[in-house]
Amino acid sequence: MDDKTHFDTVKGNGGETHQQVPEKGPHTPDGHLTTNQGIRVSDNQNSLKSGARGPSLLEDFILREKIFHFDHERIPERIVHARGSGAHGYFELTQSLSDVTTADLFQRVGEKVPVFTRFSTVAGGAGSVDTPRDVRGFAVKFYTQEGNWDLVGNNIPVFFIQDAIKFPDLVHSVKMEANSGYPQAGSAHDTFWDFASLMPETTHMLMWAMSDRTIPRSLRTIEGFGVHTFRFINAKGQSTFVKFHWKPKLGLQSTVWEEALKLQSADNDYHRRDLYEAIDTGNFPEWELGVQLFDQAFADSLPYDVLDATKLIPEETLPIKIIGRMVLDRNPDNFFAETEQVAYCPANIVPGIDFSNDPLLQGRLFSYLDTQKSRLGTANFHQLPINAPKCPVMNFQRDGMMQMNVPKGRANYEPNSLAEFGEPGGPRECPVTGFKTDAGRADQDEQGDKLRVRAELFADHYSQARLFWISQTESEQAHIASSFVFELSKVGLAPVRERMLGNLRNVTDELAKRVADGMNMPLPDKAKAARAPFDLPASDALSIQKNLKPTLKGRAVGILIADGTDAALLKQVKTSVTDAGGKAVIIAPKVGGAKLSDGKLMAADAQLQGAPSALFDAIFVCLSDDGCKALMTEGAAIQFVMDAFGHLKAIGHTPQSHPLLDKAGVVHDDGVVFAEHFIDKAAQRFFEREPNVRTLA
Ligand code: HDE
Repeated sequence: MDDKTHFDTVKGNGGETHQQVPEKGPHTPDGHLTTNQGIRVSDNQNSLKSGARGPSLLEDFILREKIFHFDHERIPERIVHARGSGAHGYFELTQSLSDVTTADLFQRVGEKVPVFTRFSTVAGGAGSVDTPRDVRGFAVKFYTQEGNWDLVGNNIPVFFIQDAIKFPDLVHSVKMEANSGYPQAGSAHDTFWDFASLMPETTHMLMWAMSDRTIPRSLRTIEGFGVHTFRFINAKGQSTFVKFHWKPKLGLQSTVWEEALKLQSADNDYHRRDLYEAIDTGNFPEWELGVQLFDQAFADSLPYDVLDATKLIPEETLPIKIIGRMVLDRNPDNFFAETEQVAYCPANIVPGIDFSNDPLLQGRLFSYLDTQKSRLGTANFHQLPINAPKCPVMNFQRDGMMQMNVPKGRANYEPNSLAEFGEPGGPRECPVTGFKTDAGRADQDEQGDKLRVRAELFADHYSQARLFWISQTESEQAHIASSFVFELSKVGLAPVRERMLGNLRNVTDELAKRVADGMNMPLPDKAKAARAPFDLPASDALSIQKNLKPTLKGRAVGILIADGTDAALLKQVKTSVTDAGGKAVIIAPKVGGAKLSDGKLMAADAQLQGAPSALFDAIFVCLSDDGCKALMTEGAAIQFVMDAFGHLKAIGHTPQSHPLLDKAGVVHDDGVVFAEHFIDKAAQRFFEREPNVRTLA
């Protein structure tokens, strides 16, 4: 009875037993349970009653406190980006930027700064799914020695709108419709496309949103972008424009649309789990931080405006300089305290970094601080551990709800002369090292009459949408056209579809025609363009498929076994997957496992019914004659193979598994192989297979 679990019983007044409570052993408690006032609780199972069957008593402060706190556990979710997953890590500088910025984190190569990064979807609520077609937020809080810098970006380098004043309209249109409360987490509905079709400035971002960028395979395989143009300021006070880019070490990787849909039913938390498990098992996700640096003369030479968030600067026009890396190496201890309560704000910048006049960015500078007050309930949210800077914070801001600090002395104003009388006088401003706003370019473009206008080049809504289109592979173009067809087919208002087609004609007639054909609609007249679009040279960097990394690192292979599976072959496949850096997941009809050819029971990592192949990057069907025969009437096994084929994944198999593959409609193409060729293929997708498995626009 010493160290083994020993169960005592908790007795009711009548002596009847109700629960089993471990007294000693692995589940021994760490201490005594108390109320929030520190009073030890003697019974956490029964509320106070007047007699065993009598009414509960109001006097029970333990019950009341517990229920009271529970009732208030939830806080308002974020108005956008409500569903997210976060992790701790660090940023390490690999190339000094001391010539262009005084920002402390960009000075000394090899130095690390702690970060907390949160990825999110945009439209869905906090409890929605992980894999809808949606933009992903990519927000990084750098806890620098000079204060917090938040780089609050997305996985797409441009945005839907140019001016902050349109943001509430954009968000209202894409969120669930106001009367019905649906659809959740998706843009495929009337109001979004109504708004988008009336706002041609959304066109470039729509191209990205309809591409595979919005259905990533993993949060570890997305790029991140600061989107806006920012400024660096150096020691001489000179300003350099900068755009920020995060490049995933694992390369870009996306799903195909049907796979994304199936992931939703297979695992609502697919991306959250993937990130958490990768970190938990020591496969720390990593990104390189790159910058595009340019001056005013370069900005003036471009045929688009660098203050317009619907435009990017192609890497081929201005190369990205890699200056550091971010590694996420620690999961949050508590989801609410950290991931939910983290409060990002693009206005959090450090000396050496400054804003540009991008009108979208300028609006964001107000919004984020403001929204935290309504979300976290108090102006003191910056004191929460996840938000608190890791450098000294000293000022005369005082009091407010949930004040955690206990300032000493009388000095709560500045200037004061209390120090002259031997009392603490508090901090003073620092003209030398303190944050100084860059004056910007003082010409008439930036200083002038008060006008509700936009700069001239902002009126070009189509040239970069066209650039995106011509930069994609054929397969990616087909995905874009098909996503437009899918989304617009969900729009009940036919004139909206038509209006959208009119806009797309300004991008390219080829795309507009394919979308129109996909809906069986005639091609309407071209929408009137506010400014005539022009051609830009294609940019390979904008394509995912042109930038895939053929690696198994960080990817999962599902190995289907059943009774009779060849033990030696299974071992060989498993080892080759793990040797290549992948994760081998054994799937069997029963979770307890299957009896292999050597007579031993091999435990499964997952049961077939609960582990559809959408969860894996490639599959290996490792069946014997008998095993295959047994699975020929198992729908989940047939679907497992059929989906892997349909999702363009490699399928490794034993010769004995042929009948199952045939039943699943597998055609033996380049991606369907025996064990000896499997590992090379497993790191790839077979896009050329796609026209044989589905109709694309
Ligand atoms: Fe945001 N955005 N946004 N946004 N945004 C929020 O702040 C807003 C925009 C982005 O993981 C909100 O704390 C306005 C662009 C991310 O906690 C809110 C405008 C980009 C996150 C808000 C924009 C973003 C947010 C909601 C137009 C990419 C999640 C909750 C002027 C560069 C951060 C919150 C996290 C969150 C406002 C446009 C990225 C309401 C007004 C452009 C990644 O303040």
